Amino acid sequence: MYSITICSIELRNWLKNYKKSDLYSFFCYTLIGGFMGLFNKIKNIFKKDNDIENKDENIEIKKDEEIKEDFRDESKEKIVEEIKEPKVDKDSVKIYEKGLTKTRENFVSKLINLTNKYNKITEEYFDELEEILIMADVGVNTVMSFMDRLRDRVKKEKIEDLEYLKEVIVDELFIIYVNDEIISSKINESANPPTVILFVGVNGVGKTTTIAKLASKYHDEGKSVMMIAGDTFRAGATKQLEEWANKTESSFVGYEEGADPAAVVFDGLNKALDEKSDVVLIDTAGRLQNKTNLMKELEKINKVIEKVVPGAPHETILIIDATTGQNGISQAKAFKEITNITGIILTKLDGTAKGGIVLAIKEEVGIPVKFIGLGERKEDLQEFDIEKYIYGLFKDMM
Ligand SMILES: Nc1nc2c(ncn2[C@@H]2O[C@H](COP(=O)(O)OP(=O)(O)O)[C@@H](O)[C@H]2O)c(=O)[nH]1
Ligand SMILES: [Mg+2]
Repeated sequence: MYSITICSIELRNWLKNYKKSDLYSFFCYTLIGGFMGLFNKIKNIFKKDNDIENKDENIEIKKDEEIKEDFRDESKEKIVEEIKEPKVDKDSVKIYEKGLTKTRENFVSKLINLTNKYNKITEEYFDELEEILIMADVGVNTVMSFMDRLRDRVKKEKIEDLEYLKEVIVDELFIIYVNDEIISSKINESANPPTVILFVGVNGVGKTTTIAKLASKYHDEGKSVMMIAGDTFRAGATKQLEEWANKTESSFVGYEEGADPAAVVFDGLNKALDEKSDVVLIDTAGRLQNKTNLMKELEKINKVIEKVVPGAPHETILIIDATTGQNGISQAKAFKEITNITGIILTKLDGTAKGGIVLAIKEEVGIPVKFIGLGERKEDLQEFDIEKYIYGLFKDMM
């Protein structure tokens, strides 16, 4: 892919020297744009490309030269932005790689051992593979349908080569996630601000810190953020959110412990309207132990939100701690019964060797994962991208 990018840049240069017409610029812009799109295609990520690092360095140097020499007038700035983009992407891929280290070391090393152990594809091979996937928290149902598909494919394509089978495994895991659907990891932002996002999830999963990371992301994008401390149950929760509001330069509404969360939300949303906030992030207490109470509390909060900002909340995000494994899946199922969850943020993927949970959630809960937490820094909260995830997981195998 990188070589294709370089080629497109070279071609553009050549054309530019040849004839400096707007038509050529447009043609090159489209060409580069098209190739950038291709970059995202999974097949390119799985290119047998072990010296990706070196190629990245080369492309950096090329880019700088390009920028210095060629892009002087304003109309070309757009193209510069396009070319700069992979750098951002590269950082993000690195965060995925680092955050998924534990899972990769565990999962991929087992897969490589398995390939080395057998010299042909047998039932024992399939049984061991099944166990590896279950141990990685991919989830029993997901594993079962995956194994069926894999067996079918081995039969149909008469696959005998174990090395090739590894590639087929990666491919099938990707297919299981995508499953012919267009999956959007984008947060649904309202055309008429504020965009209201409600956060739910049990205690300790990372709701408050995720709100802080998102606030910081929106702040960097130049958006104004309001934080509402709807977790009035846990001692210190309001104070903790207030501190994050200060650090991220967000507005804040929060009352004392024990206050009615719906009342806090009501005041917070009205203040957000007054201040013309772009985004409102609402923290809540997730006492799943008492499902009926939690359901009533969330119903009440939702009614208030809808009344103050018709059409809101635009997202109800469930936060799940990836280190809790199958328990996290049970939480997702329980919350789904209680309220209308529109997306999941999976935190602490860096802290588990069982990162297969991402695949299980999609299959077993049916709610898209919008962001994943790959560490404690704000940039470690990454928009979920199945291609980067699969790459982060299998890069040692490619
Ligand atoms: N390693 C790691 N820690 C995280 C991540 N997200 C949250 N945490 C930590 O999880 C702990 C609990 O987070 P908190 O936001 O207070 O959870 P809450 O009770 O759901 O609001 C804190 O120590 C966070 O720093 C993550 O993606 N990776
Ligand atoms: Mg909290």
